[in-house]
Parts: sequence; C-alpha cells; structure tokens
Amino acid sequence: MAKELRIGMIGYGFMGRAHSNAFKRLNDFFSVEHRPVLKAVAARNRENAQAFADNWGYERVETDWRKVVTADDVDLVDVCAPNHLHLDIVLAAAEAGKMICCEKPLAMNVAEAEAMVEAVEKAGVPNMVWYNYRRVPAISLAKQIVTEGRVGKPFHYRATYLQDWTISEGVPQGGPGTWRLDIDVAGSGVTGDLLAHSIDTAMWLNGPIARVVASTRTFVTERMHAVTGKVQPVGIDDACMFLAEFENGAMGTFESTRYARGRKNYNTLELNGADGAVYFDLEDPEHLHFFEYQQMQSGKKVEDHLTGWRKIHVSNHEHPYMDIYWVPGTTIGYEHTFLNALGDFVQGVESGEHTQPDFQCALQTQKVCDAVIESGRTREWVETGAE
Ligand code: SOE
Repeated sequence: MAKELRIGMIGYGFMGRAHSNAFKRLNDFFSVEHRPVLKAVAARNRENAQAFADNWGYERVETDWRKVVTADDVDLVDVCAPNHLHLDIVLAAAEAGKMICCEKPLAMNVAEAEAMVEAVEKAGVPNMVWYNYRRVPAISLAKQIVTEGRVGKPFHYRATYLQDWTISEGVPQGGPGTWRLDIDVAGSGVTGDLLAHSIDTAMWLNGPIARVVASTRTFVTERMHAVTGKVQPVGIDDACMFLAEFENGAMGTFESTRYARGRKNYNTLELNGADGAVYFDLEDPEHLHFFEYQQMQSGKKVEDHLTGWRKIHVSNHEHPYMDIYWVPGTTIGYEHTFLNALGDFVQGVESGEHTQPDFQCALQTQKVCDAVIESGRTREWVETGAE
C-alpha cells in the first residue's frame, strides 16, 4: 500500500524544477512505498509561483513560506530558496517535525549550519542536502572503486569547477536570476556555489580535508544591484583556487571560477593512488576513467605494453543506479542525479538508515568552505576542523 509523501517546495528556480522532476519520476524507477504528492509551492511572486505550480502540478501556491512549512498536509519541506533563507526555513520546518531536503550549500556559514544540524537532530527528522553530483553513476562507481581499495594509498586529489556566465560587467548582482552574485544572499561566490560540490565529492571519495590555503579574486568589483538599481561593491569571490591537505596525507588542488571563457559547467576530479587512479569529467558524464596498476611478474607489480587507462562506459546493470533505467549501453542525464538522490533518501527513510549527505555531513563541507574564504583573506593555512 503506497504512502503519500506530501511535498512543500520553497522556491521555484532552476533547482525547484530539477527537484520537482525527481519527485514526479520517483515511483517510475525506484521501488519505494512512498508516493510524492506535490502539495504546495511557496514564493514571493504569486504569478510566477502559480505558473510554476501549473506546469509541474502543485496543488496550491503560498506567498508566505511559513504557511507551507507548518501546513498539516505537508510531510517533506524542500528548500530551494536562495541561501540566506535556508536557516529560518530549516529551523521552522524542523520545529514543525517535517522531513527536510535542502539545496546546497546548506548555509551561509558554519554557525548557521551548526544551528540547522542541532535543529534537525533535536527534532529527529530525516534530512538531506542535494549534493547531486555524488549520484552521477560514474562518480558513485569511483566511490565503489576507492572503497574496494583499488586506488590504494592516495597521494593526489585534483578538482576543477569552471563556468563563464559572469564575465560581462553588465551582469547584475541580486534579484531572482543573479542572487548568486550578491554576498548578502549567497554568502560567498564560487566557493559556496561550485567548490562546495567539489569539496563534498572529494571528502566522500578521499576523507576529511584537514587544512587549506586559498587565493580568491573578485574580477568585477562593482555591479548594478537588480533590486536597488544602484551600482554596489561586489562581495563575492569570482574565482578561487586552494591547496588542501587531507587527513589521510594526500595533497589536493581545487580550482573554480565563473570567468573561464568557454567552460559552461566543467566539473572534473582525479584521484591518484599507489595502486590506481580515477578521473571524471562532467562534460563526458557516462564515462569513468580508471587506471589499475596490477600487472604482476614474479610476485612484483610491473607495467607492460597493455598498461593504460580504462574508459568505462558506466551503463551496465552492474554499475551504480543503472539497473533501474534502460538497457546496457544507453545513458541517463543530469536530471537523474536528483532522482537518484531522492531515491536514496526515501529508501533511507523507509529502512531507517541515514542517507548521506545529511546536514551533519554538509556541515563538514561548510567548514571547509569557511576555511577557504578565511584563508583567501588572510593568505595563510587554515585548519578546517572537518571530520
Ligand atoms: C550555478 O550556475 C549552478 O547552477 C550551481 O548553483 C549548481 O549547484 C551547479 O550544479 C550548476 O551551476
């Protein structure tokens, strides 16, 4: 017998669409008891929210998010509002005993993230942060390969996350489409928006980042504010590069910018260990590159004429998530990463297992982000405190 999972969505932007798609497709692919019902969407602009609700099939619209968060007919609050609203929404949703799924980054800073962790733990409500790239099957396969010990002792981790959409000085800060450029709304620039993804994946694959040293840059220092109409100083980091030391002894480099002309959503990772390496590029999302150092001669490891990288087409039923989709050799897309995340979350709710990344896990990523921003300011190594 299906159980209703009544969804209250706060916000309706790009992520509102990605999450709504996941809610609608969940039961088409995942064998779970819960059946999402799109109950309500909250946003300040009623007309836009109504258009969104009509398109995706939400039953009603509210202009005050508190009405959705406290509604008796909502079981799960999905937070897709800009970052500066996450704290209040999460605290109210936890107080109301709702399950909570929150867009990344969890918070504006560590203090907020800690308050959110405390709130969901006190309320005992299931919670998750949508770090969706973990759910790219090729990245999940990388995790499996690392867990199986095939990479061996790790030495280097390398991540890049590049975009180019803010190069023009004419792009405003603030407002619906460009709040990511407004420090008071976003909390940080590429560090919280893009590197948070890279950090989450890195710590999932290679354990905690102990310390960082960063260089950050704001290339366009004043922009028109879409809400006030005034030219105002820009407070976000447009680009950020940092070095990291992992607790396991590996070194890491992380690079992110929104000024890499030609790069739209270029997200790569590589981990090099003593026994192997994995490499992934989101522009080629169905492939995982794996190098295995395994040739044995007289009991010793050697390389021979067949040594080389293996390009694995992650589409077999043996690969993560791929048994629920199509036939081997066919692929899935960006939207499925959210569906996979939701499927894992709901399975976790049903089994009582805590699906990762939960708020506690996202707090660790937030600690690294804050340390990166601090180091960008002081130009010194900063201990992250991440576990
Ligand atoms: C920014 O352009 C953005 O939409 C991020 O906010 C998302 O998290 C990222 O996955 C794609 O780029």
